[in-house]
Amino acid sequence: MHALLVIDVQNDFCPGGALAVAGGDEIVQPINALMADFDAVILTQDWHPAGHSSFASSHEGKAPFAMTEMPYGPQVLWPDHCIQGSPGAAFHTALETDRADLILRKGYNPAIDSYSAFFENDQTTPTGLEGYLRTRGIDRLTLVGLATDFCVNFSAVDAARLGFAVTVRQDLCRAIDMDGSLAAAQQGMQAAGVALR
Ligand code: VGL
Ligand code: ZN
Repeated sequence: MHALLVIDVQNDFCPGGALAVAGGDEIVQPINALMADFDAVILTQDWHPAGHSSFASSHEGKAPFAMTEMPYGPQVLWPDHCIQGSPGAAFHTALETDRADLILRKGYNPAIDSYSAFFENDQTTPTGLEGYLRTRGIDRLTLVGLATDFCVNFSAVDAARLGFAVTVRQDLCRAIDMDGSLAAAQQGMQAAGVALR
């Protein structure tokens, strides 16, 4: 069983959004067109409470895109984004959400960010997605969405480590690419055994 995992195609990651990824909206229609080729379609949704610890605004004197130390390790501080129930947290209006079997929300824990669809950024707290996939007999994953170097990257590496056969369609992803993060992500995904297409 082969699932399409669509990562964070939300307004705040598209042009005009709070954490806009260049060209983020260009991938929406081709992702819709791809959905019919899979046994299952799963969408993830970045879903933060107001005042989330990953927001620069929650750390006095810190600007967006600066680094900080969290109890679980280094963390990029982001502009406020994908606040639960806000228009920015909604999926891009053209994304065919009706095709999804599962919508998985992540990043709801105020103290821990969650780039990956499998584990929060402490790399131990599970989201439950692994169990969902295994109990449905899904062993192959193709990942698309936003952003290549953060949530797609962390999700793909975790999935490969968990033993899923993972492909990332880079043509259907767009990157934030800060300080060489895209090249580092590509190297990390390749090292983890992710097929980059
Ligand atoms: C993401 C930064 C913060 C992503 C989410 O979806 O890649 N990046 N939250
Ligand atoms: Zn986020």
